[in-house]
Amino acid sequence: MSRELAVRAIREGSRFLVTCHVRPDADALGSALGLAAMLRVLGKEPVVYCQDGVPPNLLFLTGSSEVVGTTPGGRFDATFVMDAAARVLVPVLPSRSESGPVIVVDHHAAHDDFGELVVREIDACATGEVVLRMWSDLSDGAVPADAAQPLYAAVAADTGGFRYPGTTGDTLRLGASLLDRGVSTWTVSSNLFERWARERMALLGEVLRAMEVHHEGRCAVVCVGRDAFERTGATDEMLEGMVNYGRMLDGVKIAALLWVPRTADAARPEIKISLRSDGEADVAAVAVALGGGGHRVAAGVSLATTMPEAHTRVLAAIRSQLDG
Ligand SMILES: [Mn+2]
Repeated sequence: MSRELAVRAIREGSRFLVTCHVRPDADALGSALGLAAMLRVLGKEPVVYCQDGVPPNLLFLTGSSEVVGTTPGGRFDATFVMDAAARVLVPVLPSRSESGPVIVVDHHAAHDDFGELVVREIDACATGEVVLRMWSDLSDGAVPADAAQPLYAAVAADTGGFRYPGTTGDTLRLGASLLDRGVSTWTVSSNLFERWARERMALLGEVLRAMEVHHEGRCAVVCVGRDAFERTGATDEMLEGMVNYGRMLDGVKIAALLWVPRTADAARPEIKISLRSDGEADVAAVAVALGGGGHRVAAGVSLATTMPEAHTRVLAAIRSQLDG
């Protein structure tokens, strides 16, 4: 089993590079920092590397100040890439002779299985949970104190604050065991869910004003043009999660958020579409019908077209899913 092989690589090695997918979220970087803290307690020498440095919203994670933003030199016994489901998300790595074997640790169902060893456990709610399983394999001791906070953040982020349908009794017990190690749940959850930049709050205002309701109240759609980003000063990343506001509207089965990415222009029109369901409707089917993909409750697609055309096609695809 691949986790055993990864654990053996840790036991037998001494110097490790630990990184995660580019534009990291709390699960990606939290898993990397948690693993690094564990390696340190085991007497190993980890280097945590995050291409382009730590995003400002994740600076609260314990250990983030030790993260290096460029590939460090020297030989490593192995390189861990956390939470990366696709090769395109992997940061620039040292040459194979320096990186050692590349070990991917992940929990995504869809994976292109790059890396020499893939520890992919899709029953885990977060990559952070896979890291905790690795610790149980490595040690009978309590989770290291410095690992507890980033791993709690990893699990809290990927379960939406212990709310998503995948949250089980085991998830809560896992969270409880980390709180017992001294983690402040408020520090983590306020940083993860409530510390919004002014520009992001202004963008949310635009999103709420632009919300349309279709299909007898079962579908909420928001279209965001570049003008909304220009008015508010917000970045594309700040739209993250705003599709959920459509889903919050009572009676809505499917919410869609359509936006023009900053990379689009007149010569290369592009509309990105995020889809969310109430838990019953299947938005993966909607995305697939449009040429995209995803999960039943969260999916997406990108269309090389204009906003009016994308709007029409998305509404039609949602209609056939709701009425099908
Ligand atoms: Mn994850």
